[in-house]
Amino acid sequence: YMLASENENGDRVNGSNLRGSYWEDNIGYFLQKKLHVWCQLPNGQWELGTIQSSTGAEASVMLSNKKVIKISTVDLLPANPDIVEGVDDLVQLGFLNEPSVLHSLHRRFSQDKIYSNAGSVLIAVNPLKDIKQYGKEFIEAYRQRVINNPHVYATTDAAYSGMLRDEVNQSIIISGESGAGKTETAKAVLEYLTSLGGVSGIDDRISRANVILEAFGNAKTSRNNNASRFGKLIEILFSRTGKICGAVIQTFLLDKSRVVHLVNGERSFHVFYQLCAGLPSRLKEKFNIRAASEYSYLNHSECLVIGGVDDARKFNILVEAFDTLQFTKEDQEHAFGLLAAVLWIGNITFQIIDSENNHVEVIANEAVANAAKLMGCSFNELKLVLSTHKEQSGKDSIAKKSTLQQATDARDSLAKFIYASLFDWLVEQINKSLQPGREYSGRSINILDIYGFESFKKNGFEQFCINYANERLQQHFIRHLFKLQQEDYEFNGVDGMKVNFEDNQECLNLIEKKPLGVLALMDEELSFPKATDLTFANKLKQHFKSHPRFKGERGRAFGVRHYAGEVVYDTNGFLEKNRDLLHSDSIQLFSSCASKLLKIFASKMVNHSYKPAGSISSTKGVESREPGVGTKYKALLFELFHKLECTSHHFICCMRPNRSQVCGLFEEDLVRQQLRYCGILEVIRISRSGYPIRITHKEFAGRYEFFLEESGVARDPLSISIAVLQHFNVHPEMYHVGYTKLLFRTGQIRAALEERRTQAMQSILGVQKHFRGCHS
Ligand code: AOV
Ligand code: MG
Repeated sequence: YMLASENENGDRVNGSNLRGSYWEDNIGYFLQKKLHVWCQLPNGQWELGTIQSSTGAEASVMLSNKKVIKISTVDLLPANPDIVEGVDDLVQLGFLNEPSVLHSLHRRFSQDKIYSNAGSVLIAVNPLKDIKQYGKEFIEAYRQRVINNPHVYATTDAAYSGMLRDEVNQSIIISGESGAGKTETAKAVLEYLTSLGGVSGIDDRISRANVILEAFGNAKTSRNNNASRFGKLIEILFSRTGKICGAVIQTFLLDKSRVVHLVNGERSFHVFYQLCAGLPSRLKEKFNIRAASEYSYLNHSECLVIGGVDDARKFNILVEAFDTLQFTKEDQEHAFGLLAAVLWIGNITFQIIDSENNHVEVIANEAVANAAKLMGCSFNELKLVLSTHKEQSGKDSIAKKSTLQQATDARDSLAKFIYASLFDWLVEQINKSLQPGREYSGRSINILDIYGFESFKKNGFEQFCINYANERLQQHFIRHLFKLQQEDYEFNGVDGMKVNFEDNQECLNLIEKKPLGVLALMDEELSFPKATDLTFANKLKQHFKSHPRFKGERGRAFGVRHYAGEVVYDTNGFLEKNRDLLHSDSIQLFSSCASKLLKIFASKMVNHSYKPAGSISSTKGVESREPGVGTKYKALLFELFHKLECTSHHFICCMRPNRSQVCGLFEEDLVRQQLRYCGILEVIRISRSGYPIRITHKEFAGRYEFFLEESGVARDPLSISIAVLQHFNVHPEMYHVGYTKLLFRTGQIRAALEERRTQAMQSILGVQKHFRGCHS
């Protein structure tokens, strides 16, 4: 068994591709000892069985249901003995192959062990039920290391201890497709960190900030009842004594289209329903708030409630969070008033007054009156902004009557602008309330939780941006787990560490390359007044005809082969959303509104010298076009991952166990798919054959040199490192001495050295205390 496992190095492990000649030679041994094997059935599923007889090329295998099948030996793989089934760390699997990994995850999942390690990566399979492994007692147990099996708490503890020990900032990077459990995992990370205690109640404020963000930024989709509709990076800041002293929250590209348009069966942002259900009657009257079913922005998807969710109760929790974060009652009311305004704007309708030109005017009803009142502008001002638009004619701009489409677009962009600005303003206020004081040491832990990979029946601009962000995240993952590690090994003279991993760079190139990438081509269309979504789609098809990651589809559609699967996008609305135009008269309207917040939003647009995407601006005499939403997003993502680059990484891969969001069901094919595109087998392989713990000689020598008795002799870090290891008689098998780094097979040696160091430090401190005591 030991022998067989040794021989697979270098083989592809993607399921059916594992064909070591060694394995073929050993089928006889498996036959004789009646050891379990995996058989791949024609439908692609793997099943356990035992070989009855074999001709070399073909074997008879008895499956667990006692059925005997004839199968090509190419479709057999060695299975692990029962005792190594369901291992804490998949690195321990004697036979590393896809069915064994899947089997281990499945077994553990059925026992509510949803966490497993794959080398340095934590895998979390969403249980979709309360597994009762969270909360104070568990946190304490993980902190005291009473329990040390894989858990999000253990990973968080590793990040925290790493930060204190190495004085290096850390990042916990959570990935997984929509509904895989990222946001819940991020909450558990926060729960662990905030339990360490914070300066003057900051820990409570951080947890409550999350409540506000979720109310305003999450919504029910067909994949997840609480889907994040924005990306977030929370940076938790620490004091010198390792206590939380502040946080910075950065958010990315809110899916604001959801405010005005919903797919059947989905909901808008939670806060709207919470408001309609939970607002106290005094404010309900003040803002003319009705039931959610009365608002066109909410009722057109025929989904107003989520089973098991009490929106009214959630509203109270939201208000508590606002109070804790020191939002004044006045500001809270302003915010609720604007939400009401958005809902009433959605109820504004138009009638055609000139059928020849299709011109419309606003129907004067309570919706316009309520919206105007809530925004603090006059009925007529609002009507004018919605039913006319300015057109450039030479140097002048003249007001023209709008068509139904133009008027509807103007109405919807108003609503989207108000909502998105409100969201940004909330994040800004939250950040003010979380600002650290002087105790901030510069040390921090980042938690990244973005919206997961999505593929619906219909996919639009939002899905394109979300999936693009996930491609970037995947590249970051690959870079840190494969590319950088391999470089490190090569540089330090360790051979044979090559694994084949699926690089998604090609797909990133398709999207972000200049001047020929989807984003760049989309921006190019901004400068053609006649461009439509269809001309854009045709342009893509023409340019990427033979791109391996691109697929032309009929009409306005195109397909992208993402790392996590193929997605077909409908370009309907792409150009508009990339331009994201807010008419100048709308901005003017906002600045003249009595609403304090709208005034602030408008002044932000002016201060940032708002230039519509595609417009020409000149800086230092060089003319350039204002980039569109997509290109700005790309810059933001670059900045984000660049920021994480200089931190120490901890990856958590969340997995969706089934397609129906129910507990207890483990669909092997779905999990297999996720294992494959995350490259989990390759991660295990590289961890198993490699040296996961790598420390520079300088760092190692600096920390442990004091163990050596004859100090003071000037020596280089490399010799000191070796001397320390020899001092403790560490077996040479366990480490490798590289040019710049010391590489370890396991973390045990480091842990043992740390423990000795702590003991030594304590006794030194004890001695010092003793002496101080004698003096005084
Ligand atoms: P996501 O963040 O990965 O999706 P969530 O964290 O929102 O997914 O998880 C989806 C749902 O799964 C939650 O609402 C919970 O009901 C359940 N769940 C997840 N993790 C756990 C857990 N550890 N224990 C119990 N239930 C859990 V998206 O935001 O859609 O990408 O855009
Ligand atoms: Mg989420």
